[in-house]
Amino acid sequence: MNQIKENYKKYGYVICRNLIDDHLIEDCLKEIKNCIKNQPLVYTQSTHKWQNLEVDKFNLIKESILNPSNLGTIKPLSKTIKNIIYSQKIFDTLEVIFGNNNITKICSWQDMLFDRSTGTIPHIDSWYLDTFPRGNLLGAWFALENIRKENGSFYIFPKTHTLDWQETFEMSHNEFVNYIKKYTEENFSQKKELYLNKGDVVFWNSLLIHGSTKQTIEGLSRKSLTSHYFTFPNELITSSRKYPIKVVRKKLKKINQRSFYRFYSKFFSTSSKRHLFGRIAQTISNIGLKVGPMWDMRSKSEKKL
Ligand SMILES: O=C(O)CCC(=O)C(=O)O
Repeated sequence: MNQIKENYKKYGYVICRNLIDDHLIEDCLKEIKNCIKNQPLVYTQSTHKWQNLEVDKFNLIKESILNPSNLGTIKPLSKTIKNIIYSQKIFDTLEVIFGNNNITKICSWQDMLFDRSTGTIPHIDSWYLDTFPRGNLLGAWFALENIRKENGSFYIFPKTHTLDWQETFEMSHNEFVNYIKKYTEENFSQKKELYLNKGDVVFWNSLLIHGSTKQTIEGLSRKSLTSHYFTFPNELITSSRKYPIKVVRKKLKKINQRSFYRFYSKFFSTSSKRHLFGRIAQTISNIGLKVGPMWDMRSKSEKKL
């Protein structure tokens, strides 16, 4: 266990093999299949809009789903995702990495489900969401199947969490994207693609550059989940606002007896109210009105994301 913490600290990431029990993953895969069949209303991470789940010509979900653990329109799938991201082994590993024996609350903030790789651009999470002071938010990437180069893989740039990113937090989104792009092109030899097996999990620091490659063989899936975690008490920051400890406390909801909590930051994209909104939107779309894809739920300041 000490090695896990040391590697995380030194390289900014650590891979933990075989951390998720097979039956939990199988339950989740079964529910993904059901969703593909039923095409429920979801909120996608790439478009930031409600839309009926869309599949490509290979029957793979096109876009990543934002906060699937918390969507009232896909409850059976949500439940299987919660069983994975809030499992005992994840709690124990996070406790080691966060390095505090007296943690009373491990909180999650934003999760995503991918059926295929969308080729996520290189970035650091801290520009979008982090603790304040920065660097105490941790991402976790869960492989739901064996993933190789052909599937499109998650990659990281080791040790970049030790660089000074301060000036990027003053930049516009475009400037930030170009800055990281330039860095990754100039340091291409350091890029490390991670080929994970079903059940493996990689944990990375919010200041580490990461992203994902596109599949090299069309039609190959890349079933994976991500979730981000922090410990309470901590202040939080996004590109558009800060959450003082008092506000964070108010927005935490207990998930299970393992002292996992969920941080509900936004009304439409993460709060329980969105279940109701999703149902209303689905009813409207069922009667033939075009809804969802036309509505961008982000506030003006967030639309730059
Ligand atoms: O899986 C991916 O394509 C990228 C995930 C990611 O960048 C994140 O969760 O921060």
